[in-house]
Amino acid sequence: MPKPMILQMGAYPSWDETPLNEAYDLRRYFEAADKAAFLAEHGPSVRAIATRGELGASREIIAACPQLEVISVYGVGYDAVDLGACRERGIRVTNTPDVLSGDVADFAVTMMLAQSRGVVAGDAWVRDGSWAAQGGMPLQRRAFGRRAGILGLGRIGFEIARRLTGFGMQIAYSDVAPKDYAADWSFVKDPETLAARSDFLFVAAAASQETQHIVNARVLQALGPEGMLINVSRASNVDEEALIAALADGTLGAAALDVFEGEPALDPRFREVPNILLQPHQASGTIETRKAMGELVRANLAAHFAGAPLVTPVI
Ligand code: 8YV
Repeated sequence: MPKPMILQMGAYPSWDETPLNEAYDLRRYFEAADKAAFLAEHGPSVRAIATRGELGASREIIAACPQLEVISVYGVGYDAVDLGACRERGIRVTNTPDVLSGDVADFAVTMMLAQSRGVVAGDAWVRDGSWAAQGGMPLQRRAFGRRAGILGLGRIGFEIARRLTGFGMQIAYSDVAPKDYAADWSFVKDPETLAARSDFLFVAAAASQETQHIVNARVLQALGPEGMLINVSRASNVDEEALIAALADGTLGAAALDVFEGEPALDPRFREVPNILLQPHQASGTIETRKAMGELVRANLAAHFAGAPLVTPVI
């Protein structure tokens, strides 16, 4: 029985590549010089796609694989997978929820603290001799005890809020509806009102058509010159043009971003605007979490090809 052919959209750590190569006939799309030719040659035999949250699988890729049965996402976010195309053909989709929530939440809090307390600037202040030459760094802003707003109180948003409770922060959140697991925190229907009553606005919502640019110019204005935006979800949740303008003219105090439109080729203006912390989409980037994500990707593929129930199905 030939091994099922899998189209691999992006690289995985070696601890995943090895078992995947043993179990499947992997075709590494991301390494192909001529991707159209590669797809034309191998697409007709592909039964599964193994991808990553930020890479997904487009309608064109899916259409090039007439025998496609399942797409396994290495990531919780599946916004880059064309679910409509999948539903039309009964193609299953899986992701890796829960296993990364803790690390992503840790990283969101880390970005808040690092930007509020000038950790990156402080490291530079020591390295470039400013401390010796000029003395202490300019004073920073406190984080504990202030007001936090969570846009999207799903698994990751919940873990962020749980951690911020430990900082004695006043916590409010916005989501499609109040959450029964969030009795201690205030529900605010609209993001603009949430921003107006927050010092720190965390964006943790699963990206979708409905959340496109949910953080717009009005929300950034409401967050204000003392406020900070922290995004660990998807860049599409934020209007980047409005964000760059708000940081440049001081309408918004600061931002800390782990995700960008067109990443890793982010808008070069982000390197020029003041009061911003830039991170390379590493919120889930720990060995522990990535191993757990890889195990789930492989478990879902194994379940599918064994005709068993999927472990973490999306559709
Ligand atoms: C990526 C993510 O999957 O979980 C998601 O949706 O965006 C990330 O965890 C990860 O960066 C691997 O590419």
